[in-house]
Amino acid sequence: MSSTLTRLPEWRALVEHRRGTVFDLRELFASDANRFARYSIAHGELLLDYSKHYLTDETVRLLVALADARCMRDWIRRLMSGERINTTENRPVLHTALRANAPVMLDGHDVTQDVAQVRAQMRRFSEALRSGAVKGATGRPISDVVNIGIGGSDLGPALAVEALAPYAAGQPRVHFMSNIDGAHVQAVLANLDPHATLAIIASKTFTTQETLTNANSVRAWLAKAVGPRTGEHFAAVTANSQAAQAFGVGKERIFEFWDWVGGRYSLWSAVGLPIAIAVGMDEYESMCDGARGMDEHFESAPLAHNLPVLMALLGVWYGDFHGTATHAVLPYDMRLKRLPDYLQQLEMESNGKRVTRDGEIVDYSTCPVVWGAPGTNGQHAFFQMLHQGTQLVPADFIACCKPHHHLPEHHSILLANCYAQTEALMRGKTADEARVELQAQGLSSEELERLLPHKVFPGNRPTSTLLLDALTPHALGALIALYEHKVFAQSVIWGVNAFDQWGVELGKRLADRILPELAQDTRVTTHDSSTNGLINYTKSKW
Ligand code: G6Q
Repeated sequence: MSSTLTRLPEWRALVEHRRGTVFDLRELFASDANRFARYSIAHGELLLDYSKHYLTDETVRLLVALADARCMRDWIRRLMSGERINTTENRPVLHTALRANAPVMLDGHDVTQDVAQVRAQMRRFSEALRSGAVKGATGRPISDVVNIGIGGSDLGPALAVEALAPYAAGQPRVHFMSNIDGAHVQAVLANLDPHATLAIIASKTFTTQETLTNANSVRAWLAKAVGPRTGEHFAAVTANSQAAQAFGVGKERIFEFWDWVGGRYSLWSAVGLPIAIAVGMDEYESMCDGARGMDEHFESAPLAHNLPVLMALLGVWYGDFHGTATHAVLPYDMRLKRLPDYLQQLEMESNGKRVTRDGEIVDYSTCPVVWGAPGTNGQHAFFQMLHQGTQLVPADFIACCKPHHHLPEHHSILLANCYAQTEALMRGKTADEARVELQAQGLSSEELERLLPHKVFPGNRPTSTLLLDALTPHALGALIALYEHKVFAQSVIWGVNAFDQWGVELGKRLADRILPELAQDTRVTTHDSSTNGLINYTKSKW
């Protein structure tokens, strides 16, 4: 039996539309000189060009009808008004309250007052650090800050600190330690002076194995240099203040956030402290303002002109009606090189679900594999497959009109490549065009025919282009919020809960079982033969 979603007449209409329409991008552009104007939207410092997609006005109409049938507007309201829409954890989802400029009531209490208090604490601490007023136990000013956190407590701030490096004062330097791999711990600490280093333990639960193990190792490293007063070298960002205090972090250095902030949506909370330390609190707040602008757009723009909703619907259109399995994110900006990692978590942890909110097993595709790397590097690596491989891979190209550096020639080359790629993916090269080129090279007809199939590009490969005026804190905030809301809008179409992540639990539990087995002398026989074999082989090498 088919699911609630695929039984909808709006879904069936899209199936028919797909079946009955040939989407030929070259042809669509040739027949409409205004296609760019028709299918691009400028909002603040962002422009979304979605003209290089398999769509006509009818496609947009049908996709928006599907969004309406799934009560998109109402879901946006439910999200922003603090309803407990994370039903498997019985929590509201209020990252938008972290950047709101009007009261947001939760159980009769305005949570934006709590947010303002923590913001003030972040401002005091980040300004003190940046001015050199914060000293370590031996009296040295703090020159380096290490954020110890993983997943949602790492990826957002790491993305933003890297993206906004031109706004950083340079002091203190901010580093990120996430992996339990001791090599990561050693690499981060290698060039740091413990007397001048402060670590932020960023963990909502304060129980995460990787983060606490790393924090303990950093504490031991500090203790060797500064003795027992290691507490002066720590701060914590957490929803579990008691555990942070038990670790030895002073109360005034504990920055609180709340269970209504999901990990992967938490960079707007005190998890953003490393960003404020790196670029200053004013720039951090500008980033939040940029996100708020996108919240307002998401809440108020008609669905057919609503950037996150359109991006969401395009993803549904390809994944569910054209059978695509992956989605590429290709920033043409080296400062956004962590964006694919960040979006991988945001999208795949949120919507990588196979049952609906009501527990129904879905009979359609949900989240695609999200992957990517910065251009132009990717062009010299995997773009071959995008152009001539057998899979259709919709892609987001993201670039900034103005750079922050003073090498204009570089920027022109970068952008020329970005636009050339989307044009090439759209147009391709026909056999006739390839033949003319080969003839111009004076090849024998035999050689020409031999090479011809390799020189043909099928084209008709869809892309979106997102242009930022410049990679400012404000624009970055808007960009991140755009994707957050895209993910939510897709979850509404697919009917899944975007805010839980039960899929990461099982592996954690099994690791807890294997850890003591790695220490025991006897051979392990309690698992399948592969797992036993791997454990026993490893121990034989120790
Ligand atoms: C994010 C996830 C996950 C989480 C980490 C770290 O949405 O829940 O990535 O952020 O597991 O958790 P803690 O912050 O509790 O250490």
